[in-house]
Amino acid sequence: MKRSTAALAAACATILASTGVLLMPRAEAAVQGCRVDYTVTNQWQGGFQAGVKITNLGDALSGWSLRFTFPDSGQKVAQGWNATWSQSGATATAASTDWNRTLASGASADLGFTGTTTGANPVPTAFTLNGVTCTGTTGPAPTTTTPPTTTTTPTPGRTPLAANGQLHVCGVHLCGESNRVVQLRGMSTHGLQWFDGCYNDASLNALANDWHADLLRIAMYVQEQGYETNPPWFTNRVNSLVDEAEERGMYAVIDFHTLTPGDPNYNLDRAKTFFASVAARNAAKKNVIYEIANEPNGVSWGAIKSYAEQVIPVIRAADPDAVVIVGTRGWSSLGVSDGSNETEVVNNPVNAANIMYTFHFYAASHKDNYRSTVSRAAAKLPLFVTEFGTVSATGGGALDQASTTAWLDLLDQLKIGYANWTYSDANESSAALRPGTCAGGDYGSGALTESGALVRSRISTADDF
Ligand code: IDC
Repeated sequence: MKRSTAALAAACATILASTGVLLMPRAEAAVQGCRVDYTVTNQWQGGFQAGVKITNLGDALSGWSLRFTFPDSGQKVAQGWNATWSQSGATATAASTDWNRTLASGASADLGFTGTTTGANPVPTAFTLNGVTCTGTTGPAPTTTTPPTTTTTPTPGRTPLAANGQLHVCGVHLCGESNRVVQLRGMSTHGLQWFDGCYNDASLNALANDWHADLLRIAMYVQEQGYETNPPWFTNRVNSLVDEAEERGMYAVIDFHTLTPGDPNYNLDRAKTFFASVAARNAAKKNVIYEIANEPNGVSWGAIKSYAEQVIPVIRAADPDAVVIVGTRGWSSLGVSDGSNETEVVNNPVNAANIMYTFHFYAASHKDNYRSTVSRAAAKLPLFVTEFGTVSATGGGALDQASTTAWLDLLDQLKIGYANWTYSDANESSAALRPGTCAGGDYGSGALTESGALVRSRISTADDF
């Protein structure tokens, strides 16, 4: 919002009047400016805690009032500290208290509050200090999560699994055992029937230690020479990769990679058999997430929901506390690729707790209209991008760096977890490793394709858990 000079002058006059300081004519106008660092330090179902650091970039103040606007009308300040807090509509105000009224030039004040929320909990906007817009805001990523003071500080070097333990769905996010929001970033295998040789000690060490991946998605195709041809072999291989991920402190997404035919009900019996087995075998582990249908296509949301409501109880019977991810219509596009959108899920959700919904994208094929769907849907549905490509939906074609960056920035902002297709040396541009890498055994930076280098640069940055 742009404020008029008159409004600024009025705001200054109000402050000066309220603090009893005489407004003297000056040769130069007072320097004004501020910066606000807003950090969500903890979140849980229906609530959150935020820290607000105000830095005065102008002349000294002897009384101040910070205002900001919650973009989601469901957000409310419940209890604040280090200021007198109030809220009117979506606008919250924090006024200085007696002991922190004076804010010298360059000085900071640390405030905070716990709030309630009914939805996505986006970061507020339009921060003003004494009516002056805080353009010095560094723009912390929305819902940036730093270690809350109320729980143990994560030890640097701890693995994602050690830091977060058993995951659960909290509101629209994934949370660790201490209820801190967790965004998992990692890689998907290619089809195990073709690229099993790419998943060995050296490649998985590189993924955990060099890529700093939080998760390995284990893509077990059901058709195309996959699970249906040899259930015991595929089941064992999935289990062994769960163990390999666990040993390295990574989460494992067990992906029942249905693709053709697109109706998951075609594989309903196989899914029940497979998930009963892997859920029983891995029930005591904390690193397993179940993805029950990769990309439903040519099928209604009602049919997918019916499938989910038959498979989820099988998993829960054996492994009650694990998160389950449900595929969506139109190749897990939340229906967009079929001309629909997220409302079909919002209005008719799967009848189960502790679940998330799948969204997939290929950056060169799926752009703004898919991104706006995800931004909208993320306020209402827990989403997990269990698969995305930097290229076109064929798995080939040119890498689209701009679209990939826009997508990953959005997912980071929304704290949505993701896995990239693929950690393999397939001869296609979506693969992260150059052809021949897996036979050679060197998984260092020289092995990376253009896509691999880009994705690794995003995944390997420090986690904020
Ligand atoms: C593609 C592989 C390709 C393989 C094909 C087989 O990249 O090597 O021949 O599957 O069906 C998806 C699917 C995923 C696709 C990928 C790229 O989940 O199985 O992998 N993709 O086409 N959805 C959108 C794109």
